[in-house]
Amino acid sequence: MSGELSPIDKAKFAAAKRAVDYVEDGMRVGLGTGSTAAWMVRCLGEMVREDGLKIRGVPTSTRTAELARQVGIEVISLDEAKWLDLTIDGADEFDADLNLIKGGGGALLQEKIVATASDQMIVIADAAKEVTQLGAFPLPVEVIPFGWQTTKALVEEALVGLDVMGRDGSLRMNGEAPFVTDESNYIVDLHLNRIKNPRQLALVLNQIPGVVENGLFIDICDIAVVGHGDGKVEV
Ligand code: ABF
Repeated sequence: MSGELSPIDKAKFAAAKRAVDYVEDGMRVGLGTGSTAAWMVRCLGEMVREDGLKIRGVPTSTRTAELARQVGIEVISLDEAKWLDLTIDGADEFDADLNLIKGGGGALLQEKIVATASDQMIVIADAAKEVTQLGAFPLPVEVIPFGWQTTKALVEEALVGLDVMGRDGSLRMNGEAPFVTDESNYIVDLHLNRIKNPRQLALVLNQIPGVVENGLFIDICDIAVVGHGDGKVEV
């Protein structure tokens, strides 16, 4: 499957390939979103088709649901699964405490719900995603469209008291129109540069009216599987 891949794709594939070793027969598996997670879904599909692996997958986005069905994975809803044995998903950044920034792909809400409703969460990432301090990647915050500019202003105001380097937010666009999530919400990306206290920031953000969820995953991830451009993997 891996063929002649670029170093970054080799890294993503290697992490995905190693992570599926944690998947066992009969598991209900949360299926992440993004290009690294897509490799994982393809690997699981191969195991279903060729090794007879029996799993039920709960996707974290419509695009992951489509890919999972394409590769032969039985897709069920989170309501049907009720709880998951394992979720495997990508990330935009992760630190030494396995705190994550996620949502670059716009699926953070379903990703966080699914990851939280799992006995174990594994993040798969290329080595470039590892950081000493979160924040260089703009932090996605999902907001309802109603009064989004007011919500954005309230968020920026709330940041004043917190130890972050930047405070500006920008509405994520899809061409000329706002990007719309699977739940028909908008995303404001916060350009914070450095987040001294991600746990505190995650709590503050979700208190603000209009904010649905934020892309900080605190105390959710259990294992990081990190791929390198030479195909090597660290767990
Ligand atoms: C998804 O994986 C998103 O939360 C995150 O933005 C993305 C990372 O994408 P990629 O694997 O393509 O780098 O879970």
